[in-house]
Amino acid sequence: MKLVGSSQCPYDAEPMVRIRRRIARISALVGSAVILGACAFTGSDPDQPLTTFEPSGPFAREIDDLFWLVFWIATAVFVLVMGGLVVILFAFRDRNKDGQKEPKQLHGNAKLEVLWTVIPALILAGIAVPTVSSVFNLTECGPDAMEIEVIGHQWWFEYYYPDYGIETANVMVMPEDQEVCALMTSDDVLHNFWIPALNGKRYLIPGQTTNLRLQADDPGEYWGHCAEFCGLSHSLMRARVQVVTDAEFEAWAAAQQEPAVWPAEGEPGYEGAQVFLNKGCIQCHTVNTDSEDGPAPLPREAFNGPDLTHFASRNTFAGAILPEQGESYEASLKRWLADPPEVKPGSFMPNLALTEQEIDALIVWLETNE
Ligand code: HEC
Ligand SMILES: [Cu+2]
Repeated sequence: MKLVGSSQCPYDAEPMVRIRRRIARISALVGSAVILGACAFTGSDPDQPLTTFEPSGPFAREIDDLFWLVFWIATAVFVLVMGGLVVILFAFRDRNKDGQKEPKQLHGNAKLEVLWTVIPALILAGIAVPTVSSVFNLTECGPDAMEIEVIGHQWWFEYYYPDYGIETANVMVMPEDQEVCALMTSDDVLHNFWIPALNGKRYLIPGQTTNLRLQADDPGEYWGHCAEFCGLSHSLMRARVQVVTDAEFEAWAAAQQEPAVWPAEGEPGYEGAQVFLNKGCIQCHTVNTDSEDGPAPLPREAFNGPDLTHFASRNTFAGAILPEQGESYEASLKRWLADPPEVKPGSFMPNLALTEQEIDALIVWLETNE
């Protein structure tokens, strides 16, 4: 009887060809993934503000150092194990010679079993020492750290400076070479504060306070993102840290402590300020002003949107997503005020059906509010 597997059978060759093609395709895929993966190492690319390979302060550097230590240990293990495997495959391959002896079998060799259990255990124990000490060091704030409270909201970060009484949102301003102790919590669901150039990720948990140490060597803008899925617009919840010199920080803090100027009738921004008072905005927003005509202060713990005092001193808004690249501040503000949930699905700022005139007036007022 003829067997299906005989060489005459046309179905025999085909699977082999297909398998070879598949192997070629998979190799090409893996190869390009490896090559493209290397692009992630081009660190300083401004299109990759969330790279972890450009640490800009001592805490991010501690993580980076630990990463490279573990990486090189893992590389050495990989090379030794794979190299050993290749050597053994070649040295003991079946040479198809008569009289070739079967190599010595090692199965169940107690000495070897102990050796290759103990060595990895020692390596892991060795790596655990710097890992565990870093885990604690990255979150246990030093005695001279400046405290900034970070409160997560769906979908924006609020910042409060207890020593200065400053309330702000979206942009955390801090001095260079100064440790900041972020005291973090959440107003609603789990969030996670992550500024890759300054430290790792840490949860914001409702009803609890978590700490994270932040410090930057140099002035600059450092981008971050909420790193825990927190609802519909999680992907639009970004964070920005603006690092400035000591003198700039003191000037910034002094300006933020000033109450907002409330425009009187006939002054620029007056119409917008009236829209702000009369269109329901003050249910969720406040501006801190000493004018009796301004809004009553909202308690911090009440549900509210970002504090709009000195709104125009911030270079980004709406969870640090606006203005988008290439878009003007006015254009994006117009888009936001016209229909917030259109810009940010699920936004807790509703579409208030403002007229174009009201929006233009609001923009004038918001922009005077530096
Ligand atoms: C029901 C509450 C609510 C009302 C009413 C409301 N807002 Fe908002 N507003 C929010 C919330 C919440 C955000 C933050 C949204 C986000 O980034 O996800 C926000 C964001 C903003 C921002 C961006 C601020 C920043 O720093 O990110 C501006 C400007 C703003 N609102 C203006 C207004 C104006 C003007 C009105 C009235 C016409 C108004 N809002 C009414 C809740 C409200
Ligand atoms: Cu979040």
